[in-house]
Amino acid sequence: MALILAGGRGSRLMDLTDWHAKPAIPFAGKFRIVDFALSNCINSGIRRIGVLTQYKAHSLLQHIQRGWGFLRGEFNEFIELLPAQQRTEGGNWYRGTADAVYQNLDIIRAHRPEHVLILAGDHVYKMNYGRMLAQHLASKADVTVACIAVPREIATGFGVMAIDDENRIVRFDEKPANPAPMPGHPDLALASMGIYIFNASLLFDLLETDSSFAGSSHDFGKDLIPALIENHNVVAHHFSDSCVMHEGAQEHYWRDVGTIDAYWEANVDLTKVTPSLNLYDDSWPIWTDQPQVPPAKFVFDSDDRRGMAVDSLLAGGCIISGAVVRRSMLFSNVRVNSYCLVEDSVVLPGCDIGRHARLTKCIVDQDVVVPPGLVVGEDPVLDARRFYRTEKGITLITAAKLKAMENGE
Ligand code: ADQ
Ligand code: ADP
Repeated sequence: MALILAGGRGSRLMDLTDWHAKPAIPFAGKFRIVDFALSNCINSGIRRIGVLTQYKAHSLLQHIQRGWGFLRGEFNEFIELLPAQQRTEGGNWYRGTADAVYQNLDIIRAHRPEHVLILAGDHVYKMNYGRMLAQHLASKADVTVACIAVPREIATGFGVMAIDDENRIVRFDEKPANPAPMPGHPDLALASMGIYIFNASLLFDLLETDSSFAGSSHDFGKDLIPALIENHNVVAHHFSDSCVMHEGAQEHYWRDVGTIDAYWEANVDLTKVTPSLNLYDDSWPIWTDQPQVPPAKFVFDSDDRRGMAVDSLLAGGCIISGAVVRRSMLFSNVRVNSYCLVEDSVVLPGCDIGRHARLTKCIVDQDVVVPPGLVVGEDPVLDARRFYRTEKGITLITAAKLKAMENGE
């Protein structure tokens, strides 16, 4: 059985997560972030899935209900939604990732799983969890933790491990200030991907103990995994052994699109001629719920100006009328009106970009009506005063900021 943790706030995505949990944020034109973990499960043959939600879960629950209802209960397949509902004594919301699982222990137990695969709902990657499970069994592990080498300077945001020759984890530091380098690679650290396989009975025992331990923050990375390594067989699984192959090449792609810059970059990367993530691979399809809308449309406007998009991905329902779109990702139902220029931008579903607007290096939040003539991306000081602008120069355009601008604030 797989459990997808999908309750975190994702606060580094700023206003994008004001109304939606991070796993529900749209990604790559027509998907939502959680579709990757869910599709990986299905493609790996794991069809008993629980999704644990808490923060701003409405759109996430709606997405899963609408798009992921095809599993067959008759064959013991399911996707079960497990929102925080204070089911345990003490009446707490989910206090941490381990507590989220603990509060649903009776439901999970009733499915009688032998192994529990724990995943985060907010990473973009393609992975065959079956290979990780095979290694878990072959190594007679109690717990297996998936890992990937990351640059040391970003490893402070991860669980960092040291392993022996047999991949046994001998040390695990959650978010260390000074991450230990990998032997022979001073610039890299071995990071936990937050993906765990537990033998179910061990997991149940651990969670029972952890739940009443006052000193615990009830988090897998902070509390459970570090406490296990001394007396248990905790093994590292290398992502390179289970990432999906395409045309003979490994797709070694795993992203936490948890910041505005990372979110922008991962979307815009897909507009390149050969992106790092292949979405055209029919051996590993990514499933989603999508609106039933007509195909994207490109029109000459009444002044005979050509509507066009190049080096871009456009979802259904878009209309580009007498405007130019370059190196951009346009989600469903985006309208770009005459005389507009949209470059190096990510435009979320339902936006309407008014005539003569020029947007460069922007993310436009869902359903935003961009007023005619707005120019963003040409004057950094002005952009930073009006909107949230990252140090790397990405501007996030939201309805609230546009309203404040209109009111002269
Ligand atoms: P973090 O990145 O800090 O570290 P965390 O905030 O624990 O991740 O969230 C993990 C997952 O659980 C996310 O999908 C999040 O949405 C979800 N989640 C968080 N709080 C939740 C709650 N109360 N209820 C339900 N779901 C919740 C973790 C590990 C690190 C590892 C990184 C890899 O602790 O060791 O390196 O993930 O990204
Ligand atoms: P959405 O806005 O996406 O529909 P919300 O996060 O607003 O979802 O959830 C609906 C209601 O559930 C909110 O009014 C809030 O009071 C309550 N709620 C959800 N999670 C929590 C929590 N962790 N603590 C307290 N209240 C919560």
